[in-house]
Amino acid sequence: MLRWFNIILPVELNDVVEVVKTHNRWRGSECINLIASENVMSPLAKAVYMSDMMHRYAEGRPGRRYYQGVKYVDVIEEVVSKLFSELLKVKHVEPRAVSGTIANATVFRVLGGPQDRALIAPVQAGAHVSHTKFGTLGALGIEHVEMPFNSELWNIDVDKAVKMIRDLKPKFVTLGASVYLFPHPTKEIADVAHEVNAYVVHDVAHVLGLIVGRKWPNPIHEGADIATSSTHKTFPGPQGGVIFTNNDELYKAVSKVIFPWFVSNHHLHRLPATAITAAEMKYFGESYAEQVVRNAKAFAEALSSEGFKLLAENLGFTKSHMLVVDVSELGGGSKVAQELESANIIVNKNLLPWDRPEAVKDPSGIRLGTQEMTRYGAVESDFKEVARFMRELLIERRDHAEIRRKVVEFRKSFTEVKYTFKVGVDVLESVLGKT
Ligand code: DSN
Repeated sequence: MLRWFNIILPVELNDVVEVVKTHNRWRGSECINLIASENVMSPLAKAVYMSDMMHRYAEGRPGRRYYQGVKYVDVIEEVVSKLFSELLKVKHVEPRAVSGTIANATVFRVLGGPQDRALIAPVQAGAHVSHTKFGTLGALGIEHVEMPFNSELWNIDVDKAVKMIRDLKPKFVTLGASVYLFPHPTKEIADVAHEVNAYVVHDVAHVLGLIVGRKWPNPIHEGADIATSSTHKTFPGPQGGVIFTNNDELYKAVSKVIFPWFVSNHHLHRLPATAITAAEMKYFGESYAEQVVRNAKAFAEALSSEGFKLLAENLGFTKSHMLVVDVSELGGGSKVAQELESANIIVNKNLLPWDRPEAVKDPSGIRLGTQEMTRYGAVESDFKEVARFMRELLIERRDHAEIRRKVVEFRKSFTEVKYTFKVGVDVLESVLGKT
């Protein structure tokens, strides 16, 4: 039973507190976290995330709100837009999307409507569910058509996609994916899309931090009309979304559509945490992105040497934070992901380009990302050790408990968030209102 001062908490509260503490200890200090879409915030970003702004409403835009009491929220929202605009070298930023999916919904609704058609990357090659007729696109009544994919080049087949765009004349083309090993051909697709008056939207959720850190091309500078993103993958901020563009008309349309159609309040406490993360990325983004990508390559090479079947070996495995392993001969993605979890190595199962779409619950692959452990300071040699743990567990079939013990020991060296400013406890406590 948990005691605070002289109060014994009722059992329900005690249970909740205990479960959260256990979760925090487990994922925060005992696991090797390799989910490619997650990351951790710095202590300062976490402290400002806990602000009173989490209780407030601010529908509308800075200076033109429907609620009083948000003059400081307005300041922060403008700082977020200004910092993103500076980091991404773009004219317009819309920070009110509460997630990447809401960012996509807003942009898709601006660019199309019922009965319209959009081209996307194939689902099995990583298109996000929101890009598809099974997700947000379908909710808007927009049909999707998958562009042909070249599995040898691990990318959209440019020649066939160009022909498809000319033949189908879609309203828009969506690039970007949740399995994103190599940059999609933005320029080639944008050139032909613009010929047929189609827009190009590029979902950079997975690679936003790499773009800020100059390890991945910025699609707006390569001809995409507008980009959408989440703010918590390789960009290590709070969960949220953002939209950016150089196109004045699209920006105006997006700003009108996002509120009131897709958000009312936009979860204000994420704004200061996003601003702190953006400022950290301004100073540390290049070194962080460089290490993330080096680690991904080293991890892929190490896994391959340990006997795993990596995708895109002929292309050097990856240019992003992500790598994909074909585990069909080890029992499939579902079984392998569960086995890894039992040893405190956290990954997700994933479809591979040759899987049937119905295989989504038990696909052939697993997807791994280096961005979170890099944030904790891991370098190439550390990922070689992780590859060894995976071999011992999945190929040598050693006991889960033995590997879990090694993982917990390994994780003791990775407890502090790096690539950030060191801020004293006094500062953090003053932000939290304790002093
Ligand atoms: N984009 C998904 C992922 O990659 O895990 C999350 O929405």
